[in-house]
Amino acid sequence: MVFRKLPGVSASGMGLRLSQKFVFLLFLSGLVTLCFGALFFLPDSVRLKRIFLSKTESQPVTVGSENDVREHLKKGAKDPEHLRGITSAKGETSTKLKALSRKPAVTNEAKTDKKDAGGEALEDMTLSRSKTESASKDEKVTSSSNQGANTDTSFDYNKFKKCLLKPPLGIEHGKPSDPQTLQRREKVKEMMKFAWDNYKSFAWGKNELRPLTRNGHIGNMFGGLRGASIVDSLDTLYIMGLMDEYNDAKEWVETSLDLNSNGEASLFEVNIRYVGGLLSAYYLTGEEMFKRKVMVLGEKLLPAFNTPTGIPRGVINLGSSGTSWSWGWASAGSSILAEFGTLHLEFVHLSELSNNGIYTEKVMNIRKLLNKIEKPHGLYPNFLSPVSGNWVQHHVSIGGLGDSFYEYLIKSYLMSDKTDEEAKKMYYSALEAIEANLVQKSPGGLTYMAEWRGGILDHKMGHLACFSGGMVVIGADDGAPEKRQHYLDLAAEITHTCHESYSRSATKLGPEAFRFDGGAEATATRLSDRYYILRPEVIESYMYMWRLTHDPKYREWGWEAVEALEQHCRVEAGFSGIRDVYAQTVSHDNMQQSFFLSETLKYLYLLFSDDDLLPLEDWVFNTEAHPLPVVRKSCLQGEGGTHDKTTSE
Ligand code: DMJ
Repeated sequence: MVFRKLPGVSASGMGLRLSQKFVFLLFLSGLVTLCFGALFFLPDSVRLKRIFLSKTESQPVTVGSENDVREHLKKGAKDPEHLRGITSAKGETSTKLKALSRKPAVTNEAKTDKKDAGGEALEDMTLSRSKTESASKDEKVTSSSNQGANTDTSFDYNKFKKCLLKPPLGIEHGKPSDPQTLQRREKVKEMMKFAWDNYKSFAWGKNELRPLTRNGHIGNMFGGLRGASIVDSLDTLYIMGLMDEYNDAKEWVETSLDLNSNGEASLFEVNIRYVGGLLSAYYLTGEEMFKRKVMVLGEKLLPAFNTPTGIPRGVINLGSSGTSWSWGWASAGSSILAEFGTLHLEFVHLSELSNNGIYTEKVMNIRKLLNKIEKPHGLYPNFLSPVSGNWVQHHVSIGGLGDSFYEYLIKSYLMSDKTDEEAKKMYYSALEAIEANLVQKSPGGLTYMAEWRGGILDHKMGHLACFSGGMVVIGADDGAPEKRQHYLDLAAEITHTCHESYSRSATKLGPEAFRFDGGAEATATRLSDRYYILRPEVIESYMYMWRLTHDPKYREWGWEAVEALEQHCRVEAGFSGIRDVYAQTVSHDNMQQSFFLSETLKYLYLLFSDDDLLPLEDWVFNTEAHPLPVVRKSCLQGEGGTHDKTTSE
């Protein structure tokens, strides 16, 4: 538009008539609104957007649908491995995650990629330079945190130890009396040492080992945090008595675990691996350094809860902005049940150690919402909006996306010394709904847990869902007395089905997902479901079934798994996942997952140990197999002290 000076119109009015001025102002305000609106459509990485829309609440929800998730998956873009059931070889997960999540700002991860592409030496230099600075920087955060979440860290460790019913490592570190079991346990310990030594040689300080290429993998799940395999291994090394290795791990955490990361991390993964790993290392060893570290990290997770409902989003910036996002692939900007539902155990312990209720408050708020909201057929769908607090769609699964939410209900009850009646009630009603709607029997007589899509059953069970044998058996005793035997039977049947998924393959390892339709019985029918990435869930159920029934078949099944792992997954420089469990000649995925050290090998070791190694009366395992102690409030607050002193420690 061209403006001309008109006769009779003042200069101050820029020579415009009143009506023209009005049109111009209208145009201008339209333009401003348009520009501001456009900010919402910019990727999160654009700085302008961060300046104008820096608060979590102002992040728009991502629009998508369940089909979007499926489309991503079809294209091979898989969601993070922990989203049990719909993942690829986890080795690839981290890089794929980047494509799936909303694009993060330029962070440590961007730098990481450069390092992976040949900048290893640079990273090593950076790491060693930051070594000495790391601890003191953390201290700074701790002292500032005294004004925030963590007010009092005077937790009485000795008193806590006295409140345990039994010594954590048993009379003789759980050494089994029968020679064959002992030999098997030694084999598992050797596997751990082999996996650890190779990680140490080729990937020290990185998140995971790539055993074929003999280098480290960083990925982008942990927001710039490093050493996932180290933090995940601390307690396994300790309970196995691998003390030199444990001491190396401890020293690395003390000097090199830099928590001043500014990257985008999965709240769930950081919580179950880092928070869980540090908490259990602290409770087992009493090393104050672990407590200091975990307190700093815990506080960094709090901003994720700044949403209209208090339901956290899946991705959080660990830097000072504390901005959070929903996963780009999650339906309509929703949060995932298995993610926000798998914080309770760790957060309760953060409150215990800091003497600050904020962590418990956050997870109790999630609990409150879930308890109140209407549930279709009593089931909990996998996607919930953190803005409206409503379900986004009706996909229910005991495997990927839902799994550890159910696990944490019963474990919250057990960890509360059986005082958390609300968790108990929610668990048994959820189980009832699962039994009524998801549990199926195949024509061949195998019991399985199908998935539910708005009332329609998908006759598929993920490897991830195989943890449920263990879950049902640990809850068998506390349900209605007339149901006890039923729960024991259900747990045994599910574990049997999962074992079948292993024994029906050429490698005797189980696929990522198996089906019960089109004539299939516990076998994968799709090429994309045939991989095995060193996952623990089936072995986890063997361990719990053994502890609670002492049926020797579970130890035999565990040993079959050891032999299969040795034959097909052990390579020259570590352990690797495989791409097809049905192939006679395996192809390796070049990834030694940190959960292999944290979970798979730990559960195997416990399976071949006596029950007094981490007794279930005192310890509850988080979903990454990090043992957390039962909280005995009355003992801790009173005189305390039930621990029999004639023990190994
Ligand atoms: C682990 O990180 C945890 O068990 C999580 O709950 C699910 N996925 C992996 C192992 O498969």
